[in-house]
Amino acid sequence: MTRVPEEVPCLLMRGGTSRGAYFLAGDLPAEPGARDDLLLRVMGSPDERQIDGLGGAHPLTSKVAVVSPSSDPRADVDYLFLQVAVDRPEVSDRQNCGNILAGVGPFAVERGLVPAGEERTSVRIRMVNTGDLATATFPTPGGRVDYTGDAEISGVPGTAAPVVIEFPPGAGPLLPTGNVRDVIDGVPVTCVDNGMPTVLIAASSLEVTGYETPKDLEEDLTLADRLREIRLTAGRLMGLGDVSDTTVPKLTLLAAPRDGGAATTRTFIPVRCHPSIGVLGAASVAAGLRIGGSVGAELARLPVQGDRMRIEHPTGFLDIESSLGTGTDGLPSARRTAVVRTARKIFDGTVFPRSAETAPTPARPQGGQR
Ligand code: NQM
Repeated sequence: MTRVPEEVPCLLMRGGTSRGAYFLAGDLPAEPGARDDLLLRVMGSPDERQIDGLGGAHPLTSKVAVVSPSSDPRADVDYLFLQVAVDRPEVSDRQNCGNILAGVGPFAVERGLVPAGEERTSVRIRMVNTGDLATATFPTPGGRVDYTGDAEISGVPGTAAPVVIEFPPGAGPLLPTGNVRDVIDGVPVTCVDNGMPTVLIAASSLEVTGYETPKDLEEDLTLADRLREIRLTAGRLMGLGDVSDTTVPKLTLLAAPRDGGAATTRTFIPVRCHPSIGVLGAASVAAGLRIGGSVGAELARLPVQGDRMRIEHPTGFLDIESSLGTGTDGLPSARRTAVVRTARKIFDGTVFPRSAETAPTPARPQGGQR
């Protein structure tokens, strides 16, 4: 029988523009059902305020990283990302998270999984959700993680130490439907996956400008209905099956840039509208904008030279480097993606999950569609 701990060592971290609870895999039950049930009780779900747990009442602050030594010779650690739904008893491993990824390297050093270098440390990470790899490099002067620095990312007040993340090309196709463009319910879309399955849509084709606030867009129920229908069809076309209960694909509305970037974005993850944009979400948008003939290519202002592209979002911008090549099938494929994020250790201690007897409904695996 699976032993379920009554208290668990936990490190609470901000990773990029998200916040999550980071665990060593060995501190959690190995059996996914027992693990997910425990995580719901840790985060305080289901409850829209998550008042009895660590969650922050929003999908971006209801995240978990499970980290362990890797058996893959290409990686130092394995990182499993889990999205804990806020108001439903669901934990999903169907998506990855590049923001929470920013804290994985520092966490691996904090927990002694990877020895710190004298100046900086590079941690090779296998992202278990997708099987893709990433390398995170961050300062460790004197052999300790230094979270302070002068890197600034939109959506986070102040500055912190840079965490430079490099992504080699992922294993899956960049264009999962095999097409540069598809038309769903009369709306042209580009379905792209450069680490995060994403449906690109010109905001104008849904009768919005793409410059609205996330709140205004979330309150537009007609828009919500259309996005839901497009997403269900796109999920099937992208080979993801029935996505009615999953958090992928995401949907990004695109409009012409207003602040010197390549394009303006409003991203639905998939129900709430992101206050900024996810890292891998931005990687997919950046790749999509570079594909000739894509939805977005016609409104994008691409940099004249170099790989770096500025993706505008509701609270600023995200700079990302991305370059494409051509795959064996003749279609565009990702060559390289890199981004700078920051992360911060907020709290290191022991978390006491709500007791199983008094918690609401037990975990339903997969899903968390908000
Ligand atoms: O796309 C939110 C976030 C994310 C995902 C989401 C992310 C990424 O901002 O890599 O980071 O899309 O659910 O944390």
